[in-house]
Amino acid sequence: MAKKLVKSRRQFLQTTALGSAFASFSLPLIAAQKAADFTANLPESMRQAGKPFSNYGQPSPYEKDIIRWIAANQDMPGNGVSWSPLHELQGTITPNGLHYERHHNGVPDIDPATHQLLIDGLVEQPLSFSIETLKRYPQTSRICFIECGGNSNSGWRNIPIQSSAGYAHGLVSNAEWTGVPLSYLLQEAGIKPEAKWVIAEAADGASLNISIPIEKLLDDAILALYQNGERLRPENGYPLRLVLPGWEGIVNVKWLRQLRLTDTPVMSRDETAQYTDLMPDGSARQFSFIMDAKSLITSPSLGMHLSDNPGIYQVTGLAWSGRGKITRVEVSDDSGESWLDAELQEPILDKAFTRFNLPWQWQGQYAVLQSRATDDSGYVQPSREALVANRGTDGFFHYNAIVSWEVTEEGDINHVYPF
Ligand SMILES: Nc1nc2c(c(=O)[nH]1)N[C@H]1C(S)=C(S)[C@@H](COP(=O)(O)O)O[C@H]1N2
Ligand SMILES: [Mo]
Repeated sequence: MAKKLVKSRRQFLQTTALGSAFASFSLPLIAAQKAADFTANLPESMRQAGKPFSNYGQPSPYEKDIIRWIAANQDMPGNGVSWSPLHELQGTITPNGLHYERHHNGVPDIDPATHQLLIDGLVEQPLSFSIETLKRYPQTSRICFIECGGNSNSGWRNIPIQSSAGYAHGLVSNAEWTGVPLSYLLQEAGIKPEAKWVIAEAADGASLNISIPIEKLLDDAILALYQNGERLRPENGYPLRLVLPGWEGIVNVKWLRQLRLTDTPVMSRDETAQYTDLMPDGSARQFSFIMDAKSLITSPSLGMHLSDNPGIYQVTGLAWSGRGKITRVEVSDDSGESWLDAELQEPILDKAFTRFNLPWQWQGQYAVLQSRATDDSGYVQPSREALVANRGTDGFFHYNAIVSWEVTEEGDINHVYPF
């Protein structure tokens, strides 16, 4: 406790020096409703017997508006995305029902009793595994994010899109994945020396296939059976998916049915026509697997309104990096003129969401709130200006620039490009 006070005090002093509005924690300043008539009217719920038990719990009906926002492709049934409502969530774990979705061909209905995984190609001995067999191998758990390479792609547009934080940047979610380390199975099959790539193939509609360098699969790939403690949700790959921590969504193949070891990539649609980056010189960048560091203020953010109650607000958000751990998140309220370090909430995990927090004084002044993440490789999240200078404006994938929320004097929040 004493330690915390000292820390807050230092932040307060730093705040004064910068003349900025970031405040120390001083809870009594946050106006709460007076409790004078607390006992006068006991709530209705205390005078009734509650509802009975349920076999599988659901969120409160009062939370019915906390949903994934769906953008389905009208011309191609089963193709589209649904965004995770990051602006409505707290902590770092995405509940299974709100994990973002990206399907190229809808969600297949797969019976785990008959599903098989085949490992073949450049192996000593092709092997096939049922789900029951896989469950007999030692399993490991890993909390990590999965992010679509197309997440935040509206950032490439010339005009800032006015969508909520999650509905512009929520093609990323963070879960605890549990399953069998893939290295066990590859070693059991026996890797031939020529094998450099693995073509992962799925059991959905157009049997999505994608090439993955074998080193990554031997390093930390998981054949996931469980998601946040329960079996995978159908939309996230039931009964079996590949999880490649820190690597872009497309290589995290859902409904996995085959891994074929080869000496060259297969050059499939999703690694040539899609998920590549057109660069300013006209060349295309391919196989940009690692997701660069990124951060996002989830509150206050677009769609929220501040003016009813000026005073202290908690600036909070998420940061993550495909290269490793988040080491620092800085927050600015003046379009990046000055920055203060936010508190990083424990646990700070490798290739996983890290939550940051910083108390902020808002007394009706105009402000532009931004967050900037740094990871343990030393990589610093770029400004939009810097990203565009490096990558041009013809890109579509892999957008990770700083996001700016303008707070008006009325307390409305808009998305802006400050430069
Ligand atoms: N079989 C299969 N795997 C797939 C996809 C798919 O459409 N089919 N989409 C990929 C893409 S582009 C992403 S971003 C992630 C999305 O995973 P999620 O739906 O569990 O969030 O899965 C990847 N794996
Ligand atoms: Mo994706």
